[in-house]
Amino acid sequence: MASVLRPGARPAPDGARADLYRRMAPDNLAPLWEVLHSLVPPQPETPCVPALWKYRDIRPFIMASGEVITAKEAIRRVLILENPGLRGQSAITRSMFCGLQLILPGEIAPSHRHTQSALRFIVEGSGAYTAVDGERTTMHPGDFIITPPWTWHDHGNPGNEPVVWMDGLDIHIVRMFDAGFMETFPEEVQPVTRNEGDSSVRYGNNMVPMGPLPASKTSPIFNYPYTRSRETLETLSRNGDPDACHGWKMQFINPLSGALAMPTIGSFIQLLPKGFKSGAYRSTDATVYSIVEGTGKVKIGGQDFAFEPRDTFVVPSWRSVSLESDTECVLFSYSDRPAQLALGLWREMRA
Ligand code: GTQ
Ligand code: FE2
Repeated sequence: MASVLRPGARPAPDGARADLYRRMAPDNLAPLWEVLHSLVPPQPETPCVPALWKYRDIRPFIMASGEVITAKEAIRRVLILENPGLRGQSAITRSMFCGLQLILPGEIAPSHRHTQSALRFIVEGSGAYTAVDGERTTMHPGDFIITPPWTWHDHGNPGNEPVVWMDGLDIHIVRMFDAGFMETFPEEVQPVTRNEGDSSVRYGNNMVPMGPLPASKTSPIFNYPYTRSRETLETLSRNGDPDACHGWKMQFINPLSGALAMPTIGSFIQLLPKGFKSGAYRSTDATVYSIVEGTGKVKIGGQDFAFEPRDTFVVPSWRSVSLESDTECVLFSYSDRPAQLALGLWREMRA
């Protein structure tokens, strides 16, 4: 593959070598020694670059998308946040998809299911719902909602304001394995078979039914409401000191296994006190952040970005990240951490 050959990394092959490469090419052979340095780098090398999307700047385009196509026609009306180093690849990191989805009052996004896992993090507006396997949950800003693999899901907005959420999907992990399947539900809207809040009381109150329990690797809770996340962070901040790199940071878990909520996507929420300056931190899981509350700055591998609520930024693998808060801040984030942990790949380093 020519794309993994960094120009100038090695001198151009001489006559005898070049001649060999030309002669063996029709037999689909290539010399490892020309690409070994980039195939097996001393530390992570990635085309993914640090970037920040200011919600203030991109919101007009999200709203404009509502004027050129309906949610029904689009199937999912989403503007993809493409990493500037990965343009044309529908990717915010090498493994993760990120998009901002808009659903206007009265609209529906038709029911389907796929093997990709999805998370929704509500950015703006209330009153839309997402339905997963017969249960609807109403969205509020800051809610963290998951769609497990191969579960029927559709969205609707019976309310009276536009609702925008961030979609995080493991599309590029599934694509790497060529393990993607998708089906469309026979009707646009799946029937409601369980009351709202059912999975939350069944699995989210530190009790579980007598069984049999679901066998899925994904959490059976599908809405982790912001009211509870915020209250947890608030109480933690009154009860002890912040971590030097993370402030007060929590991981969303699957109560049946204690593992992260999804097998391929880790999701986190953290509180930074006003005037906090974090230590530098790096990890191999490139991470997408969505700002919920507060303003501050983030330094990503030497580049500075100012952030405010509803902005999105991305930290590539193994780039150091330092956070500085002007006011108290709440940040949601997601990455492929559980996939890397399961494969024995994950590393971190604190400065
Ligand atoms: O809401 O079901 O951004 O299937 C990409 C793929 C959203 C969704 C996306 C999807 C969805
Ligand atoms: Fe979907």
